[in-house]
Amino acid sequence: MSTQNSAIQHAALVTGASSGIGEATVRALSARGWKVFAVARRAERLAALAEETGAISVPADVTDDDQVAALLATVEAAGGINTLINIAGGARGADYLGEAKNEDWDFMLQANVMGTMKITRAFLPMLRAHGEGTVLNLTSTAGLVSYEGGSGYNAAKAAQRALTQALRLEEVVNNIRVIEVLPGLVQTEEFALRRLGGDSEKAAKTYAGVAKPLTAEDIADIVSYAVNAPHHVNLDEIVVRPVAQAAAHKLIRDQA
Ligand code: 8X3
Repeated sequence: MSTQNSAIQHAALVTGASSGIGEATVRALSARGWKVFAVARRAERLAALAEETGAISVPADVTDDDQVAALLATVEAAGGINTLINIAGGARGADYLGEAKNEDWDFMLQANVMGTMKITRAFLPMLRAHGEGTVLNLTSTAGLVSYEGGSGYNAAKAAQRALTQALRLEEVVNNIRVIEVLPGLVQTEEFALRRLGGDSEKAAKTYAGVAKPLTAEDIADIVSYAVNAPHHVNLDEIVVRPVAQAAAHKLIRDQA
């Protein structure tokens, strides 16, 4: 097995880095001394994060082939990575399937599934060449159990989970570790807002009365733990929910 780039020990590319779990992950890894390439479409937010953390900001849309190719070239020129963390994604719309909107489904399948595939495909040769590569995909408990109004997101996350499992089988011969983190209810600045078309009142209701939803920092800590574990340790599936969410359909809310 080639160890051509084995001098890189702690260098990660994090997608979805402009907010929420991606942004928190950039902070968590930077604080632990990692070299981090922070990737998202929104250049201004990335620049502020880079300024704060020392991460390298690389604005790009992970669903765009040309931008992914340019991103790969930039990262190669800057020394490469051994860890790819796919966090870009998200939900759009909460319609029942009978009212599903093509544009919502297109967004979710592109962002969660095609984006993960395209960026992983592009970076696999670099991870293989390193000799001890890691891919971490952030999916969701929404990929495990479907719920009313979730069909598009459920389908996208189940598909992203399926490709993660195939990738683990395919790349084990290249000593690439594939980790899947599946969060339940996480309260972030934008997730519910985007899902609910920017309606902040509806978005707030997602978390209303839940004593302690998970935070982006909770998930970033887990991501950081998983990628900092020795490379032979594969936390291959990590399901994480707030205590108040005993299952997808068992979420305890205060009545007050
Ligand atoms: C988001 C989790 O509970 O909205 O990935 O399906 S949930």
